[in-house]
Amino acid sequence: HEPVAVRAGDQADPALTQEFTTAWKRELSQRSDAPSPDACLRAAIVACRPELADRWAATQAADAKRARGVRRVHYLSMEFLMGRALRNAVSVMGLDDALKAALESHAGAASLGEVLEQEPDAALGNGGLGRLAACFLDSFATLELPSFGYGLRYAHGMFAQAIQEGRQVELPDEWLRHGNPWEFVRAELRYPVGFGGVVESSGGHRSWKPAEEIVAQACDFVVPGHATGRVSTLRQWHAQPSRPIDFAMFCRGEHMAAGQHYEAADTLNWVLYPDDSTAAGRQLRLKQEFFLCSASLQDMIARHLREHAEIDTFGRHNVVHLNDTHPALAPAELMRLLLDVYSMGWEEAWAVTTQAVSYTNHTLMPEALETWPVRMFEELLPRHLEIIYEINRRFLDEVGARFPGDTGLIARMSLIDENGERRVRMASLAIVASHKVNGVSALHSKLMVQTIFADFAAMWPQRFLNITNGVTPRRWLMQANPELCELLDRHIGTDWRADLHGLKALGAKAAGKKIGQEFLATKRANKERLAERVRRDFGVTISPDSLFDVQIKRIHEYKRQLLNVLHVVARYQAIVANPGADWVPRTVIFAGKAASAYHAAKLTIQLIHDVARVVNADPRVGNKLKVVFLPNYGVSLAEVILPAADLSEQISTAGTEASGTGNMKFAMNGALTIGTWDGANIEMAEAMGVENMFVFGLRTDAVAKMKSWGYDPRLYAEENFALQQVLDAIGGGVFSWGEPDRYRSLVQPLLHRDPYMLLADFADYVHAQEQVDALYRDPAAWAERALRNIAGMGAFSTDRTIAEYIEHVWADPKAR
Ligand code: DL6
Repeated sequence: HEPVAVRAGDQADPALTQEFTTAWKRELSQRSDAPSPDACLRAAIVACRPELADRWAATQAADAKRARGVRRVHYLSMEFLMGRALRNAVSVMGLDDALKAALESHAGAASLGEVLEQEPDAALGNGGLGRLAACFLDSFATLELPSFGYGLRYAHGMFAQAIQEGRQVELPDEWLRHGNPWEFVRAELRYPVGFGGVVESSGGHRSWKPAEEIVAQACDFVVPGHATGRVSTLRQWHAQPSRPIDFAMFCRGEHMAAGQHYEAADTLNWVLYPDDSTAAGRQLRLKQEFFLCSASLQDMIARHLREHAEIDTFGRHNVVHLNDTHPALAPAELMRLLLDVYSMGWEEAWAVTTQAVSYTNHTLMPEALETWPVRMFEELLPRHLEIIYEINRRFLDEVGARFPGDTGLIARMSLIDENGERRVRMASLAIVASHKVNGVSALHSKLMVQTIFADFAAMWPQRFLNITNGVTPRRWLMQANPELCELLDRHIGTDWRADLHGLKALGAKAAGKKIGQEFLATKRANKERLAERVRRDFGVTISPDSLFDVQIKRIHEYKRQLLNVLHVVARYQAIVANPGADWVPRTVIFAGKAASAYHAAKLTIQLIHDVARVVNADPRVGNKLKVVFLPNYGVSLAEVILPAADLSEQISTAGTEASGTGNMKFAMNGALTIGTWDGANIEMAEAMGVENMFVFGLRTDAVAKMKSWGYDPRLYAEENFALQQVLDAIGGGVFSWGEPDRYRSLVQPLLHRDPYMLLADFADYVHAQEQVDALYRDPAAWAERALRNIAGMGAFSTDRTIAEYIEHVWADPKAR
């Protein structure tokens, strides 16, 4: 495509600065609450919009003229965990100083820091998968990839986490309370999405007559690229009623009934992943997933027809990428549109679909592999069910021809699970319809083809590949940790900013005394900043003199926050037994949300609070150990925590964490990792030198062997007195006075089944923690290791990840 003829980013431009400052002042002068921090924030966003809009228009114009063979990537994801946008936007457009100056020139205006903090996080995601999608948008723009992200515009994100008496309470996240000044509403882009109804036949042609229609209205969120004038677009769908209120009914006084369908449409907009522990929650989620797929495909087809006039070439010019199985209805909907609306024959439609579609798997957890009852399809998506049956029939014929007589195989590979209530297997549908399927770290991709997708991999080995995740170094290093970046610039120059592989140059300098001291000084400053934030926002005092030991991520049994707690309690007991010993002071920091219906995860949060209450108040412990849980974890909180971390906890049971991306952010910010041989930890260790990581625990093959031999966790407790004491204390109510049984349901399963093998890994984990203490006592050695970690992180930029997707996944399979 042609380069975009707009001002290139990341550097101050006098004309742009002038426009920005004028727009900022005009907007502020029109606000009754000027110059409150919120008014300043809005004025800054409004002042950014015209330039973003210009870049958006220029990008679209260039993409429409792109060279033949350059495909536009459409990244379908139910989650985009964007976080805040202002700091990134002003940094990209070289407007940092202009904004600072504008604020300073306005008497009584808030400080830059205050203004940036006013911005609510766009938290439209759960965790790693959603944050990865947000990093991808940054790299799409930066790498100048013609692309669209497609998602939903949830009014309340997932939920806001409050802690009451140590327990998680879920509240609606009101990030849109004051509207969203970033958003460009595309009033002209509205598509009907149907649900329910019947399928009719006429002259051999099937057509769907939905019972209900909801309109998808496009709202664009523009993400500017770095060192380029291009942007990428996150197009979010907002559900709206397809007809006005019933006027006659309203006049009869039946006010609510007259607008019932408004409510029905709006429920699709409310929250990400409505709790699927109820049938209504499950149905709403399926509706949301289809809504995303249908609106996005209609939009893609409309754009394709504007550019290419004929539908047959859709697959040649477009990639439809499924971010996990949540958008796996997309191939069924694409088939319906091609067959029923564009009157294509089956073979041709299927060829177009498989040419366009590719799929990333993000988890091996069997419970996370989506399946939907056939009954729900019959009710909501009857035509799609027919199409899925036909895809399945043809596919199983192929399986039967390849592996004759293997009925077990047919049952396992069928898109329909016939055990118990019949269900559609969404991952199987995604695989069958995709020309490429990738995992997200080397280990995960290997296990994916050896375990959950083994049958499919045997049939189509070439279809499966690995693309290891990354993170955008712009947000997670340059913007989150400017002091460290200045240090890097001083010692290795600035090339690493454009190509993160440049960090490698730091390896040769890592042992230097001066650079080590400078590193420790920046770390110290970041720890002070975090300590101040924790004091201000949560009223908790933590000391920057202590080692900041951090585990921040979704709370899940496989991520083993509980193993971390077992170590904390063991350390607490050891300190109490020997308070005079030379302890390395530690602050153990947790943050993360638990799914609202996930009892064990919520109980773990409560346990962390109970342990913190006891440990932090024990005069025998003093500063030697502190435990804190920071509520409402999200992108902007992570941006303050990561630069301050000394130790990164990546302690999932080997084989369970698909990749992790937090692990990469920590290491990039100079935290050392204590971690298992799991997910991307492995590739990180290989890149930085395994001796620079604290690796512990069973590896995947050992986990599998022990499980097959009959793992008995009690043996580990019996032979480890410290472990026994820890379990007795937690299970016996030492941390839950007045309710001694509170944690029985966490501890008992550890002794009986321990599916995530905490007890098997405990001793080695404690041993690794002792090595952490030993190294921390030697600041120069610690700094050298931290610098070697940073030096090894060159490959973990999403720029590398996206370049690999472009080459190995998104290239036209027919042009290969
Ligand atoms: O690939 C992004 C991210 C990985 O880094 C994490 O290891 C993995 O747990 C996460 N997976 C999910 C699964 N959700 N679903 N389905 O969030 O993906």
